Amino acid sequence: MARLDVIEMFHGISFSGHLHTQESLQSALKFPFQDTDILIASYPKSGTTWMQQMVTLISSRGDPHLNQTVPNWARAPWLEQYYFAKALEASSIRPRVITTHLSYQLLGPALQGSKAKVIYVSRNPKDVVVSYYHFHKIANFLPEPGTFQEFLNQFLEGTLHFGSWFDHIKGWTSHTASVDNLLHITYEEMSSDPHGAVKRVSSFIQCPLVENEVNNCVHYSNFSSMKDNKMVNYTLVPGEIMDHSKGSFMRKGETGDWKSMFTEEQNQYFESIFKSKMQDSTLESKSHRN
Ligand code: PPS
Repeated sequence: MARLDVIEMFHGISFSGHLHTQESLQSALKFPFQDTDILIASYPKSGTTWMQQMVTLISSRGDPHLNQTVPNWARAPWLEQYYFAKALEASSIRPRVITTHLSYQLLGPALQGSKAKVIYVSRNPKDVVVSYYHFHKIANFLPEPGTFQEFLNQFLEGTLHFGSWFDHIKGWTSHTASVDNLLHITYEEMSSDPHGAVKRVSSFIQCPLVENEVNNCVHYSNFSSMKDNKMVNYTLVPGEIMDHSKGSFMRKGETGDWKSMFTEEQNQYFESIFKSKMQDSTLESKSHRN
């Protein structure tokens, strides 16, 4: 299934046809979650792979074997991608770990009444857009990004794949009452306090760890060990799908990298759009924008 240039429109949102079909997207919305499932939800480039690594390490009590032998997309497959059912069936990880970039607006009904544990990962949206921009340059299944200004406009308009960042974060974080178990954690928190983040996640998924296990989880999920681990750095993906000569998936792994890309004007414009789109949200302090 190459379909590198195909775009699937679904509920007004665009998706890469390389990984998604109308059927796979439709099935995601009807997925029968089990109460024991762990669902990692995020807008792209927010720390998804990092959380996949962290959660699967925590379930293995810090033992890196699985993380060094099974690719992240098989350990914690994406619900909406076409190979999901097969990958989930083949995975021996218990509890099941599932990933999604879908919005709560789309997935909420499937989660209603379920006690599946949802970990929502968010990141400073300015760093998200910079990371997403660079990823578009290497991913041949995504449209050409154009200039950074053009890309930024699309991000703020919500027309990139997976739709609006604003709708995504507001949807997932304002429905905590109807999703029984939701932990909201930020990339910035994982970065500034990785031990605290591992402990928070392990207690949320009810897998308490001793100190040594926490240290191992932190070690094997840090940027340099993930950058060197081919089960998680996407170098297993063939060059015609991801052009590794143009950059790495594990690019910088920093907070505040937007400052190397945004002009002062772009920053001011971003701030004004952020304020108007987020005025009905209490999240301002959570999503660091510095
Ligand atoms: S995707 O394609 O949506 O699954 O991408 P996602 O994994 O959400 O985000 C990729 C960015 O996360 C960075 N990353 C990390 N940063 C710090 N520490 C660790 N361990 C880590 N693992 C992944 C990755 O480098 C991408 O960010 P940028 O800013 O592009 O470097």
